[in-house]
Amino acid sequence: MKPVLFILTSMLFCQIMLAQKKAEIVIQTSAECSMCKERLEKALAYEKGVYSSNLDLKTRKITIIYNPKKTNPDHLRVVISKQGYQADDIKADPFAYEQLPECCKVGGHKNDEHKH
Ligand SMILES: [Cu+2]
Repeated sequence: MKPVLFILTSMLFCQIMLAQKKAEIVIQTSAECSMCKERLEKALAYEKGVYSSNLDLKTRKITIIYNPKKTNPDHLRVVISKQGYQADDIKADPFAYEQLPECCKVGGHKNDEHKH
């Protein structure tokens, strides 16, 4: 009986895995340093439906693996914006941006200075 039960449980588990579809999105952010990376990845880790995220500081792009049934790219951009960072077309939340340490602001020092 036991091996049968094991197979059945495995099959059920596989189906659960398949039902949890994974999607990937790359969002352009305005992250400046490793503190930004930590801040953003941490914020996303708490988000519902997010499996993992990885910010590449060279390109400032964040790759997020998420469950499309539980969250969506628009919402994820808002999450990034609320941390004080730009997310594609969405501007950084001004209040959150003001709370960032100077080094994390666009340009590193002056908030009105843009690197691009
Ligand atoms: Cu930073």
